[in-house]
Amino acid sequence: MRVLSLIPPMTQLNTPYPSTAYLTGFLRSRGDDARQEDLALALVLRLFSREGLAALRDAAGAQPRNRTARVRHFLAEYPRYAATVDAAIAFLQGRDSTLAHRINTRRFLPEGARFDSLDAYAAREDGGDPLAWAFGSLGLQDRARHLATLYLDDIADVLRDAVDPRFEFVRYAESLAMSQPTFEPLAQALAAEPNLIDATLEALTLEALARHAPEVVLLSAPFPGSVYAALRIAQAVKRRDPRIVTVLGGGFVNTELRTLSEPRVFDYFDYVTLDSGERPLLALLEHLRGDRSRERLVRTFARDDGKVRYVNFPEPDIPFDETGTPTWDGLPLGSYLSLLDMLNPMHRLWSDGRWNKLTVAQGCYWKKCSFCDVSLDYISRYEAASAKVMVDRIEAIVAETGQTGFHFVDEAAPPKALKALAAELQARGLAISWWGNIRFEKTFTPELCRALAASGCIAISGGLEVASDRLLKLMKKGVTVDQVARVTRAFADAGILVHAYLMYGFPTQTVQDTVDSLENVRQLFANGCIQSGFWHRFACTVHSPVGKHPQDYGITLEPLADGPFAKNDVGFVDPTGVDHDSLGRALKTALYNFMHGVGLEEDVRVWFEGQRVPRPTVGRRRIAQALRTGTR
Ligand code: B12
Repeated sequence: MRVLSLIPPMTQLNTPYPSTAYLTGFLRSRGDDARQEDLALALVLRLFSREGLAALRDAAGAQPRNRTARVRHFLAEYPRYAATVDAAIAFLQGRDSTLAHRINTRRFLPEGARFDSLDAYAAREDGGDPLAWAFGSLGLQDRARHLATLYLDDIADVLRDAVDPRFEFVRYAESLAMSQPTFEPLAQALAAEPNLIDATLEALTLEALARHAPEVVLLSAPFPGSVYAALRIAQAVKRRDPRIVTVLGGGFVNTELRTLSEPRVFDYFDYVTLDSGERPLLALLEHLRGDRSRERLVRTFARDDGKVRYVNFPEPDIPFDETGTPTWDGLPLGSYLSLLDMLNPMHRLWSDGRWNKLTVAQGCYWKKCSFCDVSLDYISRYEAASAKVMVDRIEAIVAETGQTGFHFVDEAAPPKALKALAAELQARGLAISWWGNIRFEKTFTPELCRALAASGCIAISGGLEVASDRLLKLMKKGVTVDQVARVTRAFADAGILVHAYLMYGFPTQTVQDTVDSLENVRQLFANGCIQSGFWHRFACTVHSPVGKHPQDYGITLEPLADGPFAKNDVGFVDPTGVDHDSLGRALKTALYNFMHGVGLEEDVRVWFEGQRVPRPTVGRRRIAQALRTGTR
């Protein structure tokens, strides 16, 4: 059976999201004719081309009223945009590096409002060049990459203003799907007249069907921001040929659609499957070949007589060792865009460079954090592959793609497995670079950090969450602030960049906790333990321990709207009553400055402009002391 797996818009542009690579590799290992395409990249390449900009000009020109300043600027400068867009894209794809000189003159690319952000650096200006401090005098390529990224951002703003406000480079129409109890918002959007983006996506879908003539089309929706486009693609497939079987799966489905009962979803998809796709797909393909009854499908929703039915014939999942090697064959690896929006060296890893994505293990070995969806299969079912299998996969992927960068996409890569992996990489003399997410646990000794660095580890991220021992304990994170300081410093000392995931608004978190947490974060930066971070506002999900046992965390849940579609976030009341939104703004400003090395010695209360916050209860040398204790 010919199976085509598709990545719907949007996920990311520098490298393919790995689900289709996994599924295609697995199906091929079982002898199926499996193909794949990335329609997220394809959509952006078509819209951001000379031809695409002409269509954007027509769409914008057709609405003479209420044009925004950004649209007016684009229309006025259109000939320059049309003349430069293909060259800028080729440059961002790494196909035309010499263009950097021209881009850096600042006279080649037209500049819209996004370039105003450069003024923020002007304060640190050196000799009249606002970017000099960030890139130095030698960072020719990076500097041009940043300018070309701002140029694309300007065009994306025009696309949003003139065509579709739901468009972003890493998510599309996210709010239509995210925690939406009913299908109604999506149904209405799908019934609307196609706009330029919808029409382009439809054309790309039909071209892919013509190229591959699939009998089955798999749509992977990892995030809420890829659901609307997955439905639009399925709509186009069904319009072209209703006999083509369409299947939906992926992280969004695994998280939010576990109690799906909306029949209208099956106007687009014949089947929707949960959790790891390998076993359900084998069962489904057998069924479609006539070798298995519908009653024996695995973790699969289907519509029978107008009603949604969940069939789950109990069969074990394919062991992680036997899922096959992901393949990137069929994806245009030379066409991905290396964007540079954040100047922080760790932040850029998310948008810059073509990383092969691989999981070291299935699930999470810790699976206790009370904010996390630990009840779901992708966390709770833990299974590691042997180092030998992992490095075989790595070798095969390097041979296939010619690229040696790896992003390990585990929730938290297990230290034991990483240690074995590093030893195997060293033993085989394989030169790769890798980064991924871990827990800052004490198993990561300075020796282990050095061994990981020697095997190619360039960066790691991990959750520090609320940097408060009381809250870390309540979260069951299994680490303390002092320990995080020592572990992160060990990574940093080994030459590995460290990124911390930070959280605010956890149940019972007080203003004092927030100020103390920021003070700890300040000291971690000042002591060279972490180089970057990101604050997330805590969200309570129905699958997490907090959502399942709110009383243990001192909160009450708001009633969850009972609907047939998505379920995930649930509102809650925290009697502490803190206004986390306004504190969050201060946290983000502080962090942004810390990442650029600014304000590291200042009292953290300065970031809470206009708000009265208590002084930190954390000693100003707390992290330095923790590091000294560790050394002793
Ligand atoms: C690594 C990761 C990230 C990384 C990298 C993301 C990227 N673009 O590659 C970072 C940190 C950047 C990230 C960001 C975000 N993430 Co994230 N991320 C993950 C994580 C840990 C692993 C993803 C992965 O690569 N897995 C490996 C692949 C192979 O697995 P998979 O996609 O699940 O595919 C398997 C099955 O799902 C299934 N399958 C997949 N597609 C299909 C299709 C069909 C037809 C079938 C039958 C089966 C099938 O088979 C595959 C093989 O078994 C997952 C959680 C998890 N453990 O899966 C969360 C997860 C996907 N992320 C999530 C979210 C919400 C986000 C953000 C939106 C967060 C935010 N608010 O910004 C952003 C979006 C970023 C973006 N646009 O790229 C959620 C999505 C849940 C939901 N509510 O929809 C998850 C599930 C975690 C969670 N519970 O919160 N993420």
